[in-house]
Amino acid sequence: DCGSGMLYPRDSESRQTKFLDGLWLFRVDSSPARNESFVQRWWEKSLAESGPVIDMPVPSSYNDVTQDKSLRDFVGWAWYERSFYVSQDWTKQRIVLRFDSAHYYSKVWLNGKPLMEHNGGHLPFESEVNSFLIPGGSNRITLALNNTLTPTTLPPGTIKYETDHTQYPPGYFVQNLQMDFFNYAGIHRHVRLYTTPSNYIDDITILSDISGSQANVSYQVAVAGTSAPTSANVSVSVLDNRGQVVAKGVGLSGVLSLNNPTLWWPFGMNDSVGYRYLLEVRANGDVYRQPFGIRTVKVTENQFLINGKPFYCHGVAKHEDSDLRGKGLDYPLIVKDFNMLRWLGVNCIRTSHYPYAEEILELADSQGVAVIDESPGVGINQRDNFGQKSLDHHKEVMSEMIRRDKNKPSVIMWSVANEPASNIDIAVPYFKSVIEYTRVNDPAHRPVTFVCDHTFETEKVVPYVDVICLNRYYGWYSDPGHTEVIQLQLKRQFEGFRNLYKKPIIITEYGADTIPGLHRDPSFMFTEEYQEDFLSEYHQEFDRARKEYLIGEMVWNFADFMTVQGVKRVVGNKKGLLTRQRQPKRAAFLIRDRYYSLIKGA
Ligand code: GCB
Repeated sequence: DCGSGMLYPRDSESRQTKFLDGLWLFRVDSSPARNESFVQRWWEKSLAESGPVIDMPVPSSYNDVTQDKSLRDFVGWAWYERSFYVSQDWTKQRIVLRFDSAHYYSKVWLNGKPLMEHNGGHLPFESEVNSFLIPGGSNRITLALNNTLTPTTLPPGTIKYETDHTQYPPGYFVQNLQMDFFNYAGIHRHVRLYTTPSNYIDDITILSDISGSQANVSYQVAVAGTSAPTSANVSVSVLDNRGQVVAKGVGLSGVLSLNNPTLWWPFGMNDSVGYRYLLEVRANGDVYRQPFGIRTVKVTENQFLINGKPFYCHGVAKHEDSDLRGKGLDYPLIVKDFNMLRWLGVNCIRTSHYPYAEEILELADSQGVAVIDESPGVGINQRDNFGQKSLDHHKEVMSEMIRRDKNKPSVIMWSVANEPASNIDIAVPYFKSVIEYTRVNDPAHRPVTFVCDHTFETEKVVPYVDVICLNRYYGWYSDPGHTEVIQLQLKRQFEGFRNLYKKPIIITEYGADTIPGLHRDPSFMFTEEYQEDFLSEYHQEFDRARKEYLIGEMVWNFADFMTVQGVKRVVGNKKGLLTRQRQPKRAAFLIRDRYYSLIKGA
């Protein structure tokens, strides 16, 4: 019941949106057994009647907005509530309640009745609410959100209890993570109500193909509702970016031809960066305008082709992460990030390590930033992460991602996981299955990969990917301080993987923790000079390998980000080119010079 097509809510003459962002009431269940809230049935009346509540901003993570350490580090059920009225004008419409994401497990009640549940953060869920609404009255939404990570969640984690009460206080337990970022929780993206007519456009799929000076755009529309319209009631038009109709069709599916189309290109490859058309779909009174781009992607033995031209990815891996709001969607932040991406000369990002907000991918589409769209499959590295339950959920997440992002021209490849234990035998059938599932279920059949931190000597899953993605930390986690080993060790792995697989390679991570303002010459680990020396050594080998089979390089990371507390992390991971506040370290200028000269040389 969590929606079928899950089209992004877009207003039109037949659809309206009411945002439910703002301040919600909030309370966590910190009872010893952690389930008092369910025993007392907190959803049945206002949360305030169950005990003390605080104001909680939506969207935002809840962790960093109070002075309460136990809330920052909270693990368990967090409860949110707010009320709303529905305008009388809306009563003849179909009304949908949508959460763009909440981390991790969500249970939603409307006016005390169970409405929907969703397993996993980072992806949207929604439900029709008409039969739940109180006409002419106040309506109460209650959300219970649990951020616990277990061996079968994505990402996986474990809970460890300590029962020796001479050493640990009663109820003590820890959430162990298998990933290197803070497990921020909360309603991270927009919450809204939107309307559609009772017969509505449920899904749209657009594929494009180019032959000569012509593009063939094939579309498929799914309709739903009380009396689903026949294909005769469906019409579509393609509009260019000035709103001119350039092609028309009728019926639920068809192929439209465009002469001399303007193609979608990533930044630096062409003047028409990020060009998008709109497919305007009309079906029985419902109108939906779906942006799309016309471009092709193809992987050869040595190259990644976009519109038939070799694409060299010069990019960064990112995180959704910032002060105060954690992983909460924030427009000033995402616009600043895109301005910094352009300033750095970035043409490609990886959504490490989970699908980012659709608002971010829309900017990637319109600004011509190619995206390696990564699932939340980070740290699948324990034997009990490979069972049937994990596999089923991983596939479910991949299909939710594909459903959401299939029409986005920026998405050039899927990454099903980051740094799994791809060197052990049980990983092979698991990932073979997830990779194949992803390739088949994407209507555009984009290339599929996962991000690998093993060596060519031990790696077992790479045979199933289209592009080999490698994370490397020579001169950091191994041979720390010794930048002189970097070129040799990198070259050895490049050639090892190449000889075995004959597939193109991207370095998806390389980076060094750098405390801004810390200087030393000759360079020393953690200084700004070391980050520059370290990156420069990699660049020398990249420049050799990109003449052959290296098709991309991505710095870890765009900006500093928060992690759990630990002896390897000084208030977070500091491998950013930028600080967490998005100010450049010295290495940001090095990368900017390199990326702009790569663009000029292209
Ligand atoms: C990695 C991980 C990334 C970490 C990074 C690091 O290989 O993919 O999530 O943050 O290393 O800095 O250790």
